[in-house]
Amino acid sequence: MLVTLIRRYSKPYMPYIFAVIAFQLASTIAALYLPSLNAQIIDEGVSRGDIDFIWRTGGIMLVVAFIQVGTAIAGVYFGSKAAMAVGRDLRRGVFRKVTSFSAKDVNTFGAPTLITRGTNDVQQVQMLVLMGLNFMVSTPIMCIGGIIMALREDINLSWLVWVSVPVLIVVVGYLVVRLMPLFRSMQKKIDRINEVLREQIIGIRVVRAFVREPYETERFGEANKELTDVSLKIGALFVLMFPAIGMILHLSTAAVLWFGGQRVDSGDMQVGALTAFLQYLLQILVAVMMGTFMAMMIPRASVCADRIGEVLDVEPSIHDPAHPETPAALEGVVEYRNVTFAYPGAEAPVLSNISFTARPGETLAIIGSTGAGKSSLLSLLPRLYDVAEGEVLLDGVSVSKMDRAEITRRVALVPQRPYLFSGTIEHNLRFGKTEATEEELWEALHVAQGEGFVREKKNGLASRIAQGGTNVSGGQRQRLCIARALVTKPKVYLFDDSFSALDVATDARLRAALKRTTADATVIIVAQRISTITDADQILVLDNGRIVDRGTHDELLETSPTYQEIVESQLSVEEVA
Ligand code: DCP
Ligand code: MG
Repeated sequence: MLVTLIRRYSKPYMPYIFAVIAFQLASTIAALYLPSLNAQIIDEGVSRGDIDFIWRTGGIMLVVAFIQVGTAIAGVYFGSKAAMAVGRDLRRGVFRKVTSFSAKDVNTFGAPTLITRGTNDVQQVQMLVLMGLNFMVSTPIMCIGGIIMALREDINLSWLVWVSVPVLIVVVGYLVVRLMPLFRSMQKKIDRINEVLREQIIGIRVVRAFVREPYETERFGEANKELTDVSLKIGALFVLMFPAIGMILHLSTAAVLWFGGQRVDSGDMQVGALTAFLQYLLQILVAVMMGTFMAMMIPRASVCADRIGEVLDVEPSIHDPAHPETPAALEGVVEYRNVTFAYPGAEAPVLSNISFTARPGETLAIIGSTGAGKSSLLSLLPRLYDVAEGEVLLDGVSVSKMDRAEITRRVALVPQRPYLFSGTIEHNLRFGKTEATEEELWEALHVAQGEGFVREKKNGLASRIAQGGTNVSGGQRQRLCIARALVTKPKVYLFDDSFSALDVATDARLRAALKRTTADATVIIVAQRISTITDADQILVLDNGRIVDRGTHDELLETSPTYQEIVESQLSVEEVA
């Protein structure tokens, strides 16, 4: 997966990558050339006292050094550009995919892991690409080139290379193998911390209300301790890593000086060659070290790539048809025909054999006990879920055959749990219709009985809304959500218990105002309060996913025992109140 993913996403940046390879090649060759120039200066210039030669070779060395630095910078520049671009595209890929998900697809993953996959996991892959581009080319050249150059300086000392490099590989390799599982487990512990923290922040009011702080603190403490333990183990190994590497480097240096010194003493080797040999050996060892570090990143990035791939490979369970049909009319006639629906993985259907028609200018109300399936019923029209059997028709065409954009043009849903996005009030109201004029926004607010409190705010429409709309009251949030639906001027309004947080007087005023604005539209209201729906043209009484009775308020009062029960229960509550 890692290879496929990187190959696919780095394709557009091939020119950058070729540039990186070219620059790194140049920079590595220059780096390999420097020690041998240095040797020449010492052996031919200094030992013979040839000042001229020293100046000339020194000049060449300076030029080569500049080339080395310049190309190295250019290589890193293009490497970073390519790696960041790959990361950006991957993130965008994950984001686009997730936005195409249906509610069901999101549920199979869960929101937190989708967030991690789109951010942290992408970052790991991006990091590997960056490291890869920076070291992939230079490391092997440095190793092989270094060995060749070192041997050219003195073949008799070559055994030092054959000893120190394997020793370094064994030591670093051992530590890396020990570290790897720890890194993997650390990733999981971080996930766990995120999970606990996220839950506590979102549920902070509940935690407070039930005085669960000690328990929650303990829960967090546990997760935190686990992370600390793993981190400590990793730290302990790292503490070993650097001294071990340092020791190998220094021992190698000492060995080169010791054995090389003897050869210089006996006149078999020149001082410059010895210096060069030493530098080459160090270059080789550093390259080997870098290579091992990179190898360490691969398993982690590959786990991340798999996780990203899982998201990218999902075929969204609800997608637009290949050849969408567009209804001839733009009226807003809604018809459910023998609809049966079950949530994925559930045994029993939540809706069975639902049939009804709602026409423009009419109000259809749905009432029923909690869990009866009212919200589920509404969610089928904008295709948040697909039906199992039967059909949902909009203006005579099955919604499964329509483009979802075409559906949203006709249908606006005010969900049961009103949700606002972080940003301004204005930005939220324009959510369904970005080109709406300010006048339209105020009009929608006026109808939704939200004009008053928005006008009272110092910044009016430009007032900030916190993430999730937590800085406005429940009732205000509901009214803003209603206004947001009104702005789009749809043909069909779906209100899912949208008046529950309003006091009776506001509820009545809102419905009176709504009646005027939605006179030509189809309105489907899910309500708990009988008073909200007494004047509906048709009322469906839903029980356990089935329509048990239907009719107007007066008819149902006569014929429906379930409806009578609901009415009575509410009357008695109101009398008591
Ligand atoms: N359900 C489910 N998975 C979901 C949503 C609901 O399994 N993602 C189940 C729980 C209920 C049944 O479906 O048993 C009906 O849920 P609804 O949300 O449709 O119920 P209501 O909207 O009628 O209930 P309420 O009045 O509480 O909003
Ligand atoms: Mg509901």
